[in-house]
Amino acid sequence: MDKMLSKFRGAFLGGLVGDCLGAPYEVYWREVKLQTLIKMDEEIKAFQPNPDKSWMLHYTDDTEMAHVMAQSLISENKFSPRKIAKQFSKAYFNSVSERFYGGSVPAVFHQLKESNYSGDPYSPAAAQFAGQGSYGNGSGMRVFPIALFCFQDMEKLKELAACSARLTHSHQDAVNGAILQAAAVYFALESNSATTWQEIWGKLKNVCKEIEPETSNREKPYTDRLTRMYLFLTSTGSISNNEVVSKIGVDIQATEAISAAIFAFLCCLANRQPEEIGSRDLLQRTVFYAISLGGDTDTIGTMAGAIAGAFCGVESVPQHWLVACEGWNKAEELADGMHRLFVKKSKK
Ligand code: AR6
Ligand code: MG
Repeated sequence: MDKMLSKFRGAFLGGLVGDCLGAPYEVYWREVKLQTLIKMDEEIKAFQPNPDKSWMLHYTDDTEMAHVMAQSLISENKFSPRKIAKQFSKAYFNSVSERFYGGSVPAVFHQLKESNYSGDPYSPAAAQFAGQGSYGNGSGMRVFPIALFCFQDMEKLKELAACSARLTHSHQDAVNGAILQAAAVYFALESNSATTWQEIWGKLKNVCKEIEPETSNREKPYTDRLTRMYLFLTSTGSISNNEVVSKIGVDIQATEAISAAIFAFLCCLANRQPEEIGSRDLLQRTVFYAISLGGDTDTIGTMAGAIAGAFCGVESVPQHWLVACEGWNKAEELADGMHRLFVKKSKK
């Protein structure tokens, strides 16, 4: 298979499996023991896909919104904020009984609907939290299609990742988190198997210098967390989940969950994951490790899975995981659609 097609599929399917495998533990809010994940893996292996599509594992709002965004990018061949906002809302109203969305985003969708999708698509989100905007991780969980769409154009990636965030999450930390997560997927796409964690970390650090400039008086939550990641990964001895939770965080704030996802990938790329995760492939290690940290497991799982999938390619996504997950064939179709756009652009 073409290398880039494999990476595009890897991003979509890695994101999907991270979401679906992480979702059962979202309510736990504490560390997920590796034994629990291994047991789930065995149950998934025993699952027989059936024609009535009663999937074993269901995706959440994370995948739903990523797919809506990808579908719109494919149909329009551009980022159309009004259309994406409308499709986000429609997807929410169609699936509200099945999928749990964040606490504040439904109000955005209601306002968009009440305006008959005719007003400024950014204004309902900008008005949230007394004009502060949401700092939730929802801006990062669905952003990977932007990285694929903007591959080989980092400036455009930064612009569109920010715009895509602001449709629901206008707080600066959520916007910056979307840029950083999209950049991580981009750097994974351009990597090869010899790329080191230090190289990707260095590129992310440069992005942080732009989104959190040294001259700014604002706090620098992503820069600080990247520094802590570096300290973890250059330290000797094991890295405990407790320390990661306390120094990086796994909660719903974009600063925590997005940093945790990036760390899960870098830590596994460095082969510094907890010993009991063993010697599985990089993508499997990353998904297991990301979920095992606890907190917002589906969202950290999906973001880490999308980065690892873009790095490793689709061959690394275990087939038995895939066929147990709702919507894997749609994810693959969307990946192919985005890859066709990429090929078309590359020929120009
Ligand atoms: N001030 C105070 N609290 C805030 C603020 C703020 N500026 N911003 C967010 N919160 P939301 P998400 C709190 O609703 O990011 C789903 O399961 C507030 O309590 O924007 O889209 C997804 O899959 C708000 O309800 O959601 C993710 O896993 C909460 O943060 C997760 O939920 C979440 O922000 C977050 O999704
Ligand atoms: Mg979630």
